[in-house]
Amino acid sequence: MTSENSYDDERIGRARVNDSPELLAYYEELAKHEAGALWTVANEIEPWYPQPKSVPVLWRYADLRPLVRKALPLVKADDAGRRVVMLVNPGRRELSAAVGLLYTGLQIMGPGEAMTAHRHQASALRFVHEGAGAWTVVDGQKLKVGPRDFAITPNNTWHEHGNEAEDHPVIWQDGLDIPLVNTLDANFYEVHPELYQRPGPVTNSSLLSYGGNLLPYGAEKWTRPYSPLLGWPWEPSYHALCQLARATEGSPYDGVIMEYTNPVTGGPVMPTMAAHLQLLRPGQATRAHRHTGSVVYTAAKGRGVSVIAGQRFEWQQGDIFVVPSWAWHEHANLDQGEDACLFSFNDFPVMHSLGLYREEPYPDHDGHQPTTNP
Ligand code: GTQ
Repeated sequence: MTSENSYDDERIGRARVNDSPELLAYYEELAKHEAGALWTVANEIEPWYPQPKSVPVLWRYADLRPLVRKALPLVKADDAGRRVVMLVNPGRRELSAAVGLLYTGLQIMGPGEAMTAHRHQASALRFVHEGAGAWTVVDGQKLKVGPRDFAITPNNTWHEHGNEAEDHPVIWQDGLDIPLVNTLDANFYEVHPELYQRPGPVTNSSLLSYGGNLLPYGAEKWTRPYSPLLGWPWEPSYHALCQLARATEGSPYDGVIMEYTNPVTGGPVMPTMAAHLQLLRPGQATRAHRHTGSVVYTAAKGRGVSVIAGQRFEWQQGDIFVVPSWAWHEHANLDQGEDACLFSFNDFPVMHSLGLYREEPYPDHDGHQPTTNP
């Protein structure tokens, strides 16, 4: 792919010990004591650059939708807990991750259904794919969400959700940091003692308080590590992007991009996951870059193509695709008349807070990667 392929482990300074009968016997002896020789794994556990097991994948909504709908009569919500078809990266099956340490899945709720309340140390977010009528209750606050709205269920908040439509299901996408929290051996799970929460009297109260881009009286008392604003409806979010597109060029790598933020801190919506919405102008093709951190993208509007680690993936509204850490990627809007939008969530807050974030531009070919598939 790049010059890094010229690195090899034959160099001075890298482990290069050949096996001998004495060494093999020594390794066996160490293994009996739950010990090992570092030089047998040194090059693997200290790679030159990130070597994700995750591969780029695109899931077409047109393929998934009938499968998700099939689950509706097959399993009761009460029995399943959450009726979700998860998207599993072929390199991450043991962790149920879509990419890196991020989980995503499509959840379907039938007309009038309600899922019981629980809480866990993992954080969750939702992006609605189809159907009006969905609601969620987060720590006693009821929030209504419609198509392409974004909402959060931060770690340790009680949450339950359902669909109050009478005649159609709702399908929304869940994004969670379950693989991260499990990898850190820090997950906890509790079922609500009353099974369902008693929502407070004001629906959408976080939106009413914080949705106007002004800080309400008392906001300085908010000290939890996540956003007090729990929902971001599609229309004002898309409008904000269109306004920004009038004011600026945007990023060479992402087009016109904005982050959903915690209004009190200006930082990411949750301590482990951030979310963005980006707009590609008609015909726009961005330059390639790469960074540490994994990203799950959902096409929110229009159609386009993304090149990820040299592979082309065409997408249209509803499709979901992933970019593993340190993979080169670039996006293009395939329509000459309409803009295209991508919603995405990522683990950048983890990278930033641990001092692990790195980013670099693609050096050659006018900023574009050569592709291996047509
Ligand atoms: O709604 O809390 O897709 O706990 C997976 C695990 C959703 C949820 C998922 C969960 C949830």
